[in-house]
Amino acid sequence: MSQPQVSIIMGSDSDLPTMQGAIAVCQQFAIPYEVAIISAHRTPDRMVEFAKTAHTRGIRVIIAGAGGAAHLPGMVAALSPLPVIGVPVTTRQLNGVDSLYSIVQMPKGIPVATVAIGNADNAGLLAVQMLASSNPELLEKVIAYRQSLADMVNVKQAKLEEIGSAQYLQQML
Ligand code: RP5
Repeated sequence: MSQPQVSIIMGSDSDLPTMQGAIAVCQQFAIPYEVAIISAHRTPDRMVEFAKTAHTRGIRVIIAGAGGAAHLPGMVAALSPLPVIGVPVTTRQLNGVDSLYSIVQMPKGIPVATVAIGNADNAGLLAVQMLASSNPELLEKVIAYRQSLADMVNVKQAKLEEIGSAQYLQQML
């Protein structure tokens, strides 16, 4: 793969199934990416090194997933001039509300763009849109993707009108 533009990092390998959503989006839009396990708590020195140097390696957006105390996105944002998108990972004890609150409550000056709990797909899409804002070809792909979403809903609506809600529901079950 060519020089990565998006760095997808996570606090633990247990976050990987969630973060796969962001990986899939990068693949879908043919964005070069890298994936790494970097823990704010267990590998703090490596986190500092990563965050301080990511922009010098050609990375343009960082997607950081973490669960629980979830300090990784905020600390990386504090150390890097790049935009950071935080993905709150679902936790067993508090269902990821802990992760969400931890990631979203950044102080003024150090933003982290936070997506919904477990929604790494949206983090991937936001990263693509950030890159697309200065890349007309990629912007066309984003527009086409949005059209495909609308087409999908319109097909469903046409079917609903045709067969009615009762039969539609039956087919769904
Ligand atoms: C966080 O702790 C990680 O991001 C992960 O979501 C959570 C649990 O990590 P493991 O105990 O599964 O390694 O740092």
